[in-house]
Amino acid sequence: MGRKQLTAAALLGTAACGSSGDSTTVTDAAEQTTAPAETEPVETRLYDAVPEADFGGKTFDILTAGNWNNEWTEIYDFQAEEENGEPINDAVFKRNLAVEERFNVEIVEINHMGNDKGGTGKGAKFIEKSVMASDLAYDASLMGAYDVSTLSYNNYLLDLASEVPHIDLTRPWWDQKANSDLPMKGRMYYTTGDISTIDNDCTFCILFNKNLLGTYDMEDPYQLVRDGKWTLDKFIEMASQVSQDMNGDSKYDENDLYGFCIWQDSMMGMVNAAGEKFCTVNEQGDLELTLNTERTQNMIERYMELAFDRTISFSIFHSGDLIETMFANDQVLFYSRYLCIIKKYRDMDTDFGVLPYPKFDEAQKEYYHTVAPYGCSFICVPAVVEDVEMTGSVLEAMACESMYTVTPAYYDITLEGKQLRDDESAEMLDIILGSRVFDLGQFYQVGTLNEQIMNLFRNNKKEFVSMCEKFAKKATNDLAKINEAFDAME
Ligand SMILES: [Ca+2]
Ligand SMILES: [Ca+2]
Repeated sequence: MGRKQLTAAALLGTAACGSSGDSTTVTDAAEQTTAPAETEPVETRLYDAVPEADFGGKTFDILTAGNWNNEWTEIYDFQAEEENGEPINDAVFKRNLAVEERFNVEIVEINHMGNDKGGTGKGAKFIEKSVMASDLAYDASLMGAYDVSTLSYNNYLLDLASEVPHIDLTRPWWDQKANSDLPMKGRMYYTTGDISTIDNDCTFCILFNKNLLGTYDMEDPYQLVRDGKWTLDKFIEMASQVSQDMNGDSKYDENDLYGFCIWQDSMMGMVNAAGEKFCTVNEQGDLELTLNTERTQNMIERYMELAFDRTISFSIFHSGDLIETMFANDQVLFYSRYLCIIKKYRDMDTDFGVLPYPKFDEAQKEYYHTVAPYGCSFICVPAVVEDVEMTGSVLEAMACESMYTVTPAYYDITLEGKQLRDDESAEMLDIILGSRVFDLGQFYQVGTLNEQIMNLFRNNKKEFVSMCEKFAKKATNDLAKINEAFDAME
């Protein structure tokens, strides 16, 4: 976590400074007053180990593609024309400039964000065509999860761990949870980290309305989180207290008051929140189906009881479009979404906070958060690039620099001003971003189970087990194909 490291670094700097000030070994008073080490924090930032190089003014072309378009996300991970006072833009600008000057390159983003809507594979086509033609069009890419998945087992990408020099995935600017969740047969074809913020914004969370919490005199959810007592049962208990037919017309619609409003993806989020996954890599290194466990059944069944109650939960059955307005309008206590939504509440008058997804029960040690497969894009390198030395050098240097520019800016814009208005939200953000799950079963869309679990919700059906059984054969066939493809690449 970039922010934690920065905090630790700042503390270390202060401590070092203080102890040297107290030191009795300093004998020369004149030297003491002029030595910058006495007044400035000790240098504690980390540096990458990329050797210095001059790439002769070449352009570093990075292809961006994914389901979400820039207008929705407001994320420009590699593009910043000039400093304009917007924190992430300015961080990207500074980071790019530092890397460009260091290696004598020009970073150019080729933007196709929003182009592979619905997992149509359009984003992947750019790389497939480029690799087949060896036209050296892209030096790297930030590619949508569905597309980067198929690219990886169809041999269109380099292994970031072994085939791209200078990238060191063990360094803190690369996502360490990704290192444990994403490798197939020991190879890492795509990852994320401080270099991008789209993965942050794709991380699931639950917003809550502080006014309503006060009105109903409820327990402090932050304290529940800290005490490990933020569980599904507690969540249901609190949400169920808030329900009112506000206009007295005996109908529940957008004019009324609710404990919860639901984004359909939360069906996937609840599986991961219980510490379970759609698919898991087994001891042989194969991806296997693990969705239909007793624990997941239990989690999903309890969740559906809440989610399907029209007097407590506002959802797609009422209207797909009104949730955001209603939350801003103090009509909803809890709202399940992902961190990107926080930006949409810049102008909301009411205070709100952010919470982790609930645990299965108090015995579960950690909270877990889905990284949305639909919206997230990952760093990858096409199988054929102009200069793999340049690709590795620039990516590693950008990732490192991002830890000190982009990540702090992300915390600033997500937490400051009219958005999340308290220190506790920062603490929650640390928990949420530090407990992410990258579920390969979701990324590879195994057995179309992502859609099927959401279809239960969309179609008002609670038969989770029979859905799993119905699609098990398709899932098994998909997995055989994926596992064979990875085997064939060894
Ligand atoms: Ca990130
Ligand atoms: Ca009503």
